[in-house]
Amino acid sequence: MKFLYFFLVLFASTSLFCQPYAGKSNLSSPPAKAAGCSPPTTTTYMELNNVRTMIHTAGNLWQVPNQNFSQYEVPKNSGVMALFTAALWLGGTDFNDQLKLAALRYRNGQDYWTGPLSNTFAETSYENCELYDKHFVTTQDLVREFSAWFDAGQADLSNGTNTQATLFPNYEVPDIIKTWPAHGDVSLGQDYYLAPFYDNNEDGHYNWEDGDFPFFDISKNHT
Ligand SMILES: [Ca+2]
Repeated sequence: MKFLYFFLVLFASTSLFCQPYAGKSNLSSPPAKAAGCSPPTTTTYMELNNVRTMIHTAGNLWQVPNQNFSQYEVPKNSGVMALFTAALWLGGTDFNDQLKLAALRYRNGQDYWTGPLSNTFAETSYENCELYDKHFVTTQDLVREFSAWFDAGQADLSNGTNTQATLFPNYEVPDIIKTWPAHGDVSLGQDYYLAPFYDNNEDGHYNWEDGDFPFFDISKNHT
């Protein structure tokens, strides 16, 4: 009798607390997300030290989209792929302690969109997602060269010398320094400060012509 009683309690408990199977039809119409943005599509190769690897703005890494091939080559030009696939997993709790998680597995589903959100309602738009569907790639070497070029020009202005043209013949400021996404569009509610930068003239605004550059602590004494 005790066994029967236990069974009935167990059955009642499972009936009360288990979520009924809702069928697959609900899975085909997930709640709308990301303001109608198209999934990010940009792919970029990163080449650092002796590694060449493929990254995607959609959040998955290494794997060639829709193929069972990877691009995480070590050493470069060897044809040896050290890793097959990976993806960004970011989680945290919101104001109500509800867990939020963005996680991809083999690019199943779509958890990541590109671009900043508005500060008040965390909104975005199709146009904003498209605008930021890219990787902003820079290197410390690139920034060091730009900083040295700029400082040479400033020294020339003070001293009446011509060292910039002598030391940096044919130098052109890289587009990534000119177009660094330091600031959001405040008219859309975005934060004014996005990607970190070194503010050479300390006016609070990113302008490469003032010697500002994507942030690297190249002199090891910037804050
Ligand atoms: Ca500045």
